[in-house]
Amino acid sequence: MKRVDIIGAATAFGQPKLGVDLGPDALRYANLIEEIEKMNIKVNDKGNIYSDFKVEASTHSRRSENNLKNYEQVVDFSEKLAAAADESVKSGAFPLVIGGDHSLSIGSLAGISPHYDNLGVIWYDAHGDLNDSASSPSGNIHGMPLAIACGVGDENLVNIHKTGAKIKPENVVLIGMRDLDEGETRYIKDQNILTYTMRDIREKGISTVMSEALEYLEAKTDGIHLSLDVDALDPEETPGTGTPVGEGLSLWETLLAMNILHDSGSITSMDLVEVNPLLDEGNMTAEKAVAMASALFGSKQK
Ligand code: 4U7
Ligand code: MN
Ligand code: MN
Ligand code: MN
Repeated sequence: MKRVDIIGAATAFGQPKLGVDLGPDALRYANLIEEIEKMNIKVNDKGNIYSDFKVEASTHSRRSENNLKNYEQVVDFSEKLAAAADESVKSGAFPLVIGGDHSLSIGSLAGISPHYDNLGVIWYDAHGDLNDSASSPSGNIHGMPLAIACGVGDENLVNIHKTGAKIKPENVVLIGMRDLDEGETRYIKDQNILTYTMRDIREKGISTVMSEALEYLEAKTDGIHLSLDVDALDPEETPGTGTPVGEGLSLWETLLAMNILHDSGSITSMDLVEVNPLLDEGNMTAEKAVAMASALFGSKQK
């Protein structure tokens, strides 16, 4: 690996809780840059991207008529982030986009995918993030980015940075699933998306799951984007996140997963999302997230 660009996506507009926009700095305080540099990788911290809109505590979690909360803010932020991610890939770097809520993946995938004919995506999360405004029970856009990247949902969000779908559902693998809404389950079934639930992970073990996912994607893609939501892990491991779900992955399973992805040499970009220091115990969620990112860049477990 030649060079990693850290792109701070300081946004909280995709979900109702305050503080996830502070995630990028919490990750820096947990020594993200230094830990990756230890792997003899040149790290370029590009700083944070902020919305032009201010967070208003009184309206931040308000329902909107179109069931897309903070819609204008998310559209604006996604365009900005897409431009930065695009620039990073163009320069030959590996973009590591740190969040920030998961709506940031609308922008990161929009900026990154045009550089590939067939970008693969590993979505490591408790959730599918495959809702649209009609299926979403919450109206929170952080539950929609993967659908939007697949070309499903609001037109302006689908057309961020470049017109149309950014990825194909057959190039997506879902890992860690345990909280899927009805519309998401239907979409996964209709599109036949390769999905590993927590039960699948318990039955097969995380290393088999990761090898299968890689084998599936490597055969048909020319790059693989990893989107890692810290709520994939059990809330006992990563309490500092807005939508925790019990019975999740452990830290050691995730470090092993990252080691396997590292060894494949196939991962070409990454999002590290949903760290909210205001919900954390100390800064432990950011610290574990840094361990996961370091493992992706080659730091080994004992
Ligand atoms: B995250 C949810 F209803 N599916 O759409 C929704 F359960 O980026 C949760 O994975 C979405 O954290 C969680 O609001 C989004 C809900
Ligand atoms: Mn999630
Ligand atoms: Mn998510
Ligand atoms: Mn979450």
